[in-house]
Amino acid sequence: MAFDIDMIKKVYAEMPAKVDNARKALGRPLTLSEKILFAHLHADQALSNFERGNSYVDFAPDRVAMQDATAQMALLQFMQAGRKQAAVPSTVHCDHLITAKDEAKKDLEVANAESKEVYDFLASVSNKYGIGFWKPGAGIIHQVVLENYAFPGGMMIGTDSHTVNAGGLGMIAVGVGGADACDVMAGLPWELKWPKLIGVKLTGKLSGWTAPKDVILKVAGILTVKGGTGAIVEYFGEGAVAMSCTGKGTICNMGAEIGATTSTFGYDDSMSRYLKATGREEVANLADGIRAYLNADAEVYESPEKYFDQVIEINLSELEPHLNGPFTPDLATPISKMKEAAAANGWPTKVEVGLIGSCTNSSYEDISRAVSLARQAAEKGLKPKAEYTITPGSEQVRYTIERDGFLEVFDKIGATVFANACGPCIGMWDRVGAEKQERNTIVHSFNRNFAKRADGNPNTMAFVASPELVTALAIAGDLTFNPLTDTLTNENGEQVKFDEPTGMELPPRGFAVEDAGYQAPAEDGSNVNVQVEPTSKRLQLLDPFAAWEGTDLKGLKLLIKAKGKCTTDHISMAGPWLKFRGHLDNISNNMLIGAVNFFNEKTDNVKNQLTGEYGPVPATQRAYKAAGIGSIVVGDENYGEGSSREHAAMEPRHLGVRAILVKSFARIHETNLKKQGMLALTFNDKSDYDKIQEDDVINIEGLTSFAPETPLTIVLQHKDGSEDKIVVNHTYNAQQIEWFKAGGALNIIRKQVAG
Ligand code: MIC
Ligand code: SF4
Repeated sequence: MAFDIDMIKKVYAEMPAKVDNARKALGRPLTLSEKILFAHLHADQALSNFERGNSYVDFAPDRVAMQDATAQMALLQFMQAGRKQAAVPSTVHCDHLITAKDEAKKDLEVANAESKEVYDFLASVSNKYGIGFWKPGAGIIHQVVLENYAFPGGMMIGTDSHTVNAGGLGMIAVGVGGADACDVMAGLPWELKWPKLIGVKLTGKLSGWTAPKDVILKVAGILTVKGGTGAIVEYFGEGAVAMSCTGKGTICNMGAEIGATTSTFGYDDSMSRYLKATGREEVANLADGIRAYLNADAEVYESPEKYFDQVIEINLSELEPHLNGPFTPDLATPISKMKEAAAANGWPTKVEVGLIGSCTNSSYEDISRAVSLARQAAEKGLKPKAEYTITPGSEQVRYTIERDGFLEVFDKIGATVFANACGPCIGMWDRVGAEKQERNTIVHSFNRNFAKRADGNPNTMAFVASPELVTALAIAGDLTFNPLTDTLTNENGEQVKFDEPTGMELPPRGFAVEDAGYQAPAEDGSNVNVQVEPTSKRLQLLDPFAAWEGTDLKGLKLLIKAKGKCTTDHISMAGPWLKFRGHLDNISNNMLIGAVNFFNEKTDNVKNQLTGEYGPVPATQRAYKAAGIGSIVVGDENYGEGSSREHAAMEPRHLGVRAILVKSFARIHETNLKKQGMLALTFNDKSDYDKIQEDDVINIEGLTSFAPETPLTIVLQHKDGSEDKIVVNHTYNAQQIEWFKAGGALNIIRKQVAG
């Protein structure tokens, strides 16, 4: 049975007329992305030929999904909005707070005890406001969404950057901060800049060792971590149609790693098969009825260069398996070049651990292909040289692979099965010996590999690959092993070679599950009591931020000039800090502790301009706050890349940072800053970054006439008495300027709902 089928019926009933109108208004054929965007304009948004990369447009998403680590803040904000029920179907998924240590059952018990307070809070808020609740152990948000909620042509937002995974089922699914989710659940429109469009034409067909993962690893190599910023990536072509629905999900999932707003595929038979296999035949039938509207117009596929801003073509028949990393997901190396690359860069070639699973790659197909190699290993007398672990994406997948004997095969080669959760992917991995900080190599099928991400060790080099390649490399224990050409020595001293992996798109006997882990909310939740203990270390009710004082900002101190990559993992680390995601003051103690200080190349060590002494970033900022002095953070390119976590914007806001000035921003982070009433500014001339000195006192001028498309001025007063005046840009529209003035978007919503 499909959830929210009436909502889906309504979307499909209205879609054709909306798309036809848009096509008429624009006077040209439409891409799929445009069709879905136009079909979801908010009722108050006039239809027009929006300018890509420029027009701010209001949308009405069909649903909202939140994972536990971000839901806490999203729901703490939503509770202030004063509504009785969430305005659109919404769900909460408990997946980020389970530490992978021993094995699934034990680890889940520990998490249930450790995070009881947070789970109880999320369960009761969900119950109260009509939100579906998926218990710990039910699975990773994006897999559960794909299996239950995603539908072709739909639009959803989710408080997690990998919400984009649902593009595998033909959605426009976008990762956002909790404040955006809060707006939509409060019945307000959701604003997004009309995206640019990148078309990726897939010709040929995947075969042998090459997997959908390699498509996105290749695309990441081409576009880099910034190349998709502000764009939707639309995949099409015979190669797309021939691929499984979950494979498409993998590709869309990792679109987050190139900064894309989202990625999507046209509706086809693979999606229909997947919908049917996951109990949603009704949705498949409905989608069949409007198939043309769930694909781009034929002219678009014939001459894509006319309709997309950029077109990339990849021949799947020629595509090689890739390994991306270390430390960044866009450093792409084809497996045949790994020997050279590892030698040239001095990467340790011994693979210590191979990890498969995560929201990116934990479908039945993925696991069946990995298991085909595990089976061969057992038959050919090979024992994995590295540790090998599996995190299934959902209880439904886990139950089904157990029934089909896969877990037994993994067990035979000594694999560990962790709980259906994020686990090592988000640093919830109690890896033995990580604290020794030894240089070492791991391979995984996750999506991100930033420094310290999986095990907290800055010297762990993580390489991203398909689950089948990870499995082969874990068995070989060698990063430079190329399973297409190389042999391994088995227990009897013989040379053996892997056959190509084989797999099944969907379970031949169908999916099965005993308890999927879902709790429906109360029909009427008005009597449900939500408790937050005032003494809690993990949850803290929010106090509204103060409104803008109405003047230019004078006398700000430079808190840190961050050098190089500064992702949300650097700004607000996950792993051990996840436990404070519901407590703004406590989590603020991790603010920017991973960022590298330009002036001394150290992390978490900045000069306190009041004392002249060096100390941790959060403590230094707290000293400024106590003295009533504002500060500014300076950063490099693509600042805030990675996650949707709004803590990376709320922590500086809470501790009194007034502006973030960078060469460029990642999309979600920039919006999060605006929502929380911060100033998100960019250098007009990027080389002005060099003018920022350690002891600078800074003024921001032009705020009293703050207006869209009008730059502001920053005055840098250097220690030697000299001054530099620089021009800084911003992308605030009129509404967003109101957020700044009010001290945050929530201050406005609160008034609207109350009034
Ligand atoms: C991640 O993959 O980094 C996360 C953890 O899922 C985040 C969300 C978070 O920080 O809670 C994301 O990608 O948005
Ligand atoms: Fe969880 Fe990792 Fe997916 Fe983020 S990327 S949702 S941490 S599995």
